[in-house]
Amino acid sequence: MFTLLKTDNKARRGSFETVHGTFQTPCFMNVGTAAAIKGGISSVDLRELKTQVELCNTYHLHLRPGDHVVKQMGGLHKFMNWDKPILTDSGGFQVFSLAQLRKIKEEGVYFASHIDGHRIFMGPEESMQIQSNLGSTIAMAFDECIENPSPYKYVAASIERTTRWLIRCKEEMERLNSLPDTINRHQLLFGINQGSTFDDLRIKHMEDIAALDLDGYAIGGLAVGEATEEMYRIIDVVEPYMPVHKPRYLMGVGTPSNIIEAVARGVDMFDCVMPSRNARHATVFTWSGIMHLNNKCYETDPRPVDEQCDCPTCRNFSRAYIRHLFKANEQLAGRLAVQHNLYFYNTLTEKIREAIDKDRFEQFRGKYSQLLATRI
Ligand code: PRF
Ligand code: ZN
Repeated sequence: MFTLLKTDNKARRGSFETVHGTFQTPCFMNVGTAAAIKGGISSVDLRELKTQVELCNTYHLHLRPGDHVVKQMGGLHKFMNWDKPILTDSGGFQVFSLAQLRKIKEEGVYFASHIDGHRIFMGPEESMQIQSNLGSTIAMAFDECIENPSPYKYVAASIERTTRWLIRCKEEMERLNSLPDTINRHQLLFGINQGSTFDDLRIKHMEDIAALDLDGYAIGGLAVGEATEEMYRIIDVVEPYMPVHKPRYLMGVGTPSNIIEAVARGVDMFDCVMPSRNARHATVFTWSGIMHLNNKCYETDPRPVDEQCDCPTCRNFSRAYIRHLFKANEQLAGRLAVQHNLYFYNTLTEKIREAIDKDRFEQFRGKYSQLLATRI
C-alpha cells in the first residue's frame, strides 16, 4: 500500500509497503535487465549501494533463461537472491525497441527474438503470465510505447488499444493471483499512460486508466525522441489527472537533473540504464558534475571519484587507479564505476527525500538541478 507522507509544492514524499518490504519515494530503481546489473554487480553488492528496488525485464527473462525456469527455481527473488521489491517491465517497450519483424494486432504483438530470430507472440495475457512466473513485486501493464514524433491518428488508435490491453492485463492478473501455485499472489499491477506529445490524448488516456483503480501509474512514451522541455511539459499536462494516492513512475528517466525536475512535477519513481551504462564507458556522476575518467588529468589523481561520496569504490580506490583499469580494459573498471554511479543515484533520491521532509526541496533543486548536469 502506498502512503503519501507529505508534499512540498508538487514534490511528494511517500512510502510503499509491499510483500517484499517497504520502500521510500522518491525512489530510483536499479536496472538489472536479465536478472543482473550490468558491470558485474550482484544482489549482495546492491545491499551496500542503498538500492531499494531492482527492475528486471519480462522480455529478456522470457527469452533467456525462460520464465518457467525462473518459476521452477522459486521465482526471481530466490533466483537472484534479492529479497527486497522487484519491478518487472512488461516487455511492451523492449518488444518495440529490440525485437525485429514486429506486427501489432489487437490480440498482441508478433515478433522475432533479437537473440536467435525465432517467432514469438506476446499479448497482455502472456505478459502477465510471464511476470507471474517471475513473481515480481510489481508487474507493469503490456503497452505500446510509441516513438516521438508520431501521427495524431496513429496515437489516438494506439492508446485505445493500450487501454483495452490494460483491462485484459488486470483480469489476467486477478486470475493468476487467485491460483494456488502462483509465486507471489499479492503481485501488484501498474498501468502505463501513453499518448505521445498530444495533450488531449495524454489526458484522455490518463482518465481512462485512472478509472481502473490500479496499484500505481506510470508515464510511458517519454524520453523516446522528444526534447527535454517537451517531456517536462507532458508531465505537467498529465500530472493533474493522476490519482493522488497512488505512486507515479516515469519510465526510463533519466539524468540526475531530469529526476530532480520530474520530482518537482510530482513523480515518485524512476529507472534508467544511464548510471550503469555511462559508468561502463568511464563516465561518472559526482556532486560537482559529470566526470570522464579517461581524461589525462586523472592519470595521477590520488583522490576518490567523488570526495563527498562514501560508496565502496570511493572509500577504497583513487581516480588514477580506476582510470588505469579503464585504459587496461580490466573488468574491474566497469564494476567500480557502476558501484559508484548506482550509489550516487540512490543517494540523490535519498537527499531529495530529506529535502522534501524538511520543506527544502526548492532550495535543493536550485542548488543541484543545473550543477549535476555540468561536465567537469
Ligand atoms: N513502456 C514500457 N516500458 C518503458 C517505457 C514505456 O513507454 C519507456 C519509455 N521511456 C521506458 N520503459 N512498458
Ligand atoms: Zn562513490
